[in-house]
Order: sequence, then C-alpha cells, then structure tokens
Amino acid sequence: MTRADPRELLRRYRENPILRPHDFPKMVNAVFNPGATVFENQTMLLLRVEYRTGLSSLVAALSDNGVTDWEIEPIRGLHPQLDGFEEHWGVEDPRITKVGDEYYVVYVGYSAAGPLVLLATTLDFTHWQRRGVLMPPEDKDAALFPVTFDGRWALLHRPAPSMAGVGAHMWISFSPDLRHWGDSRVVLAARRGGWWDANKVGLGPPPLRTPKGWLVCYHGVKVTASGSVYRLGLALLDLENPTRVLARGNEWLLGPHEAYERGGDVPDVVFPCGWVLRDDGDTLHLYYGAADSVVCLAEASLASLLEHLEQHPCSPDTVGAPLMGTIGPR
Ligand code: BMA
Repeated sequence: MTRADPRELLRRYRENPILRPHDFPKMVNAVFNPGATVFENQTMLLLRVEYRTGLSSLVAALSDNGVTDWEIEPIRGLHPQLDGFEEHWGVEDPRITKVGDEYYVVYVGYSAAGPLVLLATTLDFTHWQRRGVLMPPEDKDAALFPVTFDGRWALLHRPAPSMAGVGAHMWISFSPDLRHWGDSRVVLAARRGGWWDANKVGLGPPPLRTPKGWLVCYHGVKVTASGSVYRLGLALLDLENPTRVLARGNEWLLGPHEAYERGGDVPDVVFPCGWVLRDDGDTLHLYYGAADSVVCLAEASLASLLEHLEQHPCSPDTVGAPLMGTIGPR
C-alpha cells in the first residue's frame, strides 16, 4: 500500500489524501488533523472540519480497514459551544485516549483569550460530557496517558511562552482528579539553531505504550525565510516515570514533500493527532493533516521505530533531552 523506499521508516499511503473537503456532504473548507481510535471494531477518525466560516468542529469518519471507504457520520462529533468562552471560535486538533470503555478526548478550544486545552469524554461520540479546561491559554498539543502514575493522571501539553526567543517546549503535568494540575516540568525541549525541531515542538498523537517505553511522535517547527515547516520526529519516555526521556531521534521521519503537503491553506505542514496499532501488534497507522487542508495516512513498523530509537539514547540526567546547551541541568 505504500511507497517502496525501504529506507523510509514512515511510508505514505500511495493514494493519499484519504479524505478531502469534497468528500463531505456539505461544502467545507478543509478537513485535517484527525484524532484516531478503534470504535466498535472500526477505525474512527475524529476529523477537524473547518467550515466556510473559518471555525472548526470535530466530525467522525469510520472505515472497516482504516485505509479506504470512509463513511462520514455527522451525527457523531463534537460541535463547539460558540456562545461560550472556551470554544467561542471553534474546536480543533483532538487527541483520543481510550480508558476502559470510555474515550477521553483532549482538544483545543479556540477561546476569546487564545487556544486552551479542554477535555470531553464519551462512550459513543454522540453523547459527551464536557470536563472543562485542563490548561488555560495559551496551551495546545495535549493528550492524556491511558494509565495513571502513582494515582495521578498525566498530560503532555505545550504552553506558549509569552517571552520571545525562549522556545516552546513539551511539558508534562499531573493531576489526581483531571481538574487540579501541577508538578509541571519540561519533558521534551525544542532544540536550537539549524535543527529541524528548533524553537517549537508539540505532541502529535497520544503516547503509545510499548515494551520499551512510551512512544511519542512530535512535530518540530523550523522557521525559514519563506515560513514555518512542520515535520515529525520520535522520542521514547520511561514507562514508569514519563518525565524521563529514554531516547530522541535526531532526524525527522516525515516532512512536507508531496504536493498535498507542500500546498494548501498552510503550506509545508504535516500534523498528526492520531495513530492506531493494528492487531498484528506491529503495523502502525499514523493519520495526519497535510497543509491544513486534507487527511493523509502513513504506515510504519513499530519494531523498526523502536529499533531506530535504540540508536539515539538520551542520558538520564538531562532534562528536555537533548538540551543542546539551552537550559541548565535539573
Ligand atoms: C498549529 C495548530 C495546527 C495547525 C498547525 C499548522 O499551531 O494550529 O492546528 O495544523 O499549526 O498551521
């Protein structure tokens, strides 16, 4: 199903994009950055759909094989409360974590004070319980771990610093009850200088538990003379103590290359919010938005990704690993 270059760890589906605006019954501007999960034995994407108002909703699409024949189900989805504060300008970029039978959807609310992190839970993607603000503005790129650590929930997220030049890093925060958050610290720092992930990084899909650690896929943003380029890389966090970075790759694994990634509403963007590990325990399907316009799929072997990370271990006494000398030791 994929491009034949065996050197690529993440291989694009050759018939990308898998979903486009014209697949929708109603005229919409863009469909991108989907969360992903398995729901009633089907692959469900919770798509960010941007209407021709400029505001976004989350709408479900389902497929038997997770690759083709997507059915859009407008009845399932999360629609913004436009008359409130937190979702005043829409809802964006969902990350889905399954806990027991329930789906915990962490998403960005485009509030009148900027982007913030919200949680809603559901059993069926039709009926929702809004659980409120997890992180105030500006914060985004957040997801919950599917387990608690010493009785505390853990959230990866990306606050935006108000001060220029200090970088936007991935943080981890803990909560006993999903309401009160603290014990926050940087877990993965943006690198500096010419690196592909210099200055700004953010979580992609929710962390994936593997025998070697929590696999984290993140986006790095490089600012160039003609704008920002969003690319994807990997890191591995300790299973028991997710504040500890065990490994972090040096090279990006997927960057804008194909026409649908290079051109669109926002050029040069690949932005994943969901992945699904298939029943063979190795095939990983990564769903990503391309150029803030369409939805695409890439495939990887989990074993190969972990093998790749084994070649990039991090020293346990660094924070934000690796720091490239930008923040002092803990
Ligand atoms: C990020 C988010 C994403 C978007 C990306 C590129 O900050 O807003 O929703 O895909 O920028 O525009």
